[in-house]
Amino acid sequence: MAKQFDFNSILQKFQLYGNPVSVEPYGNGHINDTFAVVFDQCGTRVRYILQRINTNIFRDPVNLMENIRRVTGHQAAKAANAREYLTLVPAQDGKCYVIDDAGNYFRCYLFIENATSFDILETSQQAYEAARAFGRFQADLADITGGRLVETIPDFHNTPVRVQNLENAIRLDKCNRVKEVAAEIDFVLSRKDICSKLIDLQKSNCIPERITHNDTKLNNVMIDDATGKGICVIDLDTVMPGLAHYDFGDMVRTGTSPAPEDERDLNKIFMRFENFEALLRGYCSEAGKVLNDCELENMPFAGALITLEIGTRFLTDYLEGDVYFKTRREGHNLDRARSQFQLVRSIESQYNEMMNLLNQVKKEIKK
Ligand code: ADP
Ligand code: GN1
Ligand code: MG
Repeated sequence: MAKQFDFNSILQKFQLYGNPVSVEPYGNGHINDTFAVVFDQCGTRVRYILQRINTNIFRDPVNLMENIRRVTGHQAAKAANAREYLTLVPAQDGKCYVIDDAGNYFRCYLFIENATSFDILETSQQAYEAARAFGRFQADLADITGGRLVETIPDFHNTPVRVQNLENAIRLDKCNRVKEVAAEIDFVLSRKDICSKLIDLQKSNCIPERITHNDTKLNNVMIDDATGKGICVIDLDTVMPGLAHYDFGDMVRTGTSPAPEDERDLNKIFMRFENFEALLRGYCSEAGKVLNDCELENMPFAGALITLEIGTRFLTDYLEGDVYFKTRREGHNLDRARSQFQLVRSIESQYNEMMNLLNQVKKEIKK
């Protein structure tokens, strides 16, 4: 059993039946601590996902969990079956989280069995299915009631603010690393003028605020092992008001390159056009009808912008001493930043083809 927390006492505070058999670290997330928990329930082994919320990053876990409770409740009312949304296990006191003696916040979900979350997509069909699931997620949440969801991380996708954060990190140069990364800094700063494009379009009312997931990394959707369908969107911490582009952009970032996010060999990193096409078609098959023309036309741009933005965040974290994203090796955040920038180059070089495809897809949606 993993040791860093008093799991027996934490698990007792949830409405879980039977006896815990094992607790093991699980998944490849960069933010929370995730564990797979096995319970023995009268001879049957049943798995759950237990997560410690990273409260250095999510400063208001109570309102964050209230967002998740509302979102999953809304999804449940629309879903065909219980594998299509996350199910929170209630705590003994009726809340949807537990606080341990050290003040850590934990939540527990039913484990979605017989489904896989992929760090790298193997086929463009998977890209289509994953994007379709994220598109459906956005469409399903469009009519959630009960007021605006809480912004769990303010300015999460405010790209100009992310660039300002980089500039502050450069000024402070806390770890004396700026001298190593002149080319990467230049890469970002030379694109500064495009960073406010989406926010400006929102300010001028060309694109509307929607409820978005905001972390649509492709490993945040579970693909059914038997049918290959994208069944359930997970990792709901950042579900909050946003732009449709934030979701589509992050799908392009994570669903088009054949190499992992932290690949060091830059020759292996590029946007596979067939995956871009699959993402666009999959996403539009569910969300396309509600998007306006201006939103649709900026989807190719969103891929480049969000990839640049996340690369900027990796670079900033490298300069600040790797304090935000979990790292597993020296220079990990810098490797990630470099790979993102390489992908931006590849996306930018395919802009015309993406726009041609978009015009075709736009016509198909309108039919
Ligand atoms: P992080 O915010 O750290 O990325 P996630 O919520 O994405 O954490 O969880 C990490 C990994 O755990 C996911 O990529 C997925 O593989 C797995 N996971 C999360 N929730 C479930 C679930 N309910 N059922 C099965 N696997 C899950
Ligand atoms: C983090 O939680 P995870 O690993 O799905 C991050 C995303 C980044 C991503 C980069 C709350 O996502 O914004 O795009 O890493 N989540 C948060 O891989 O910062
Ligand atoms: Mg995740």
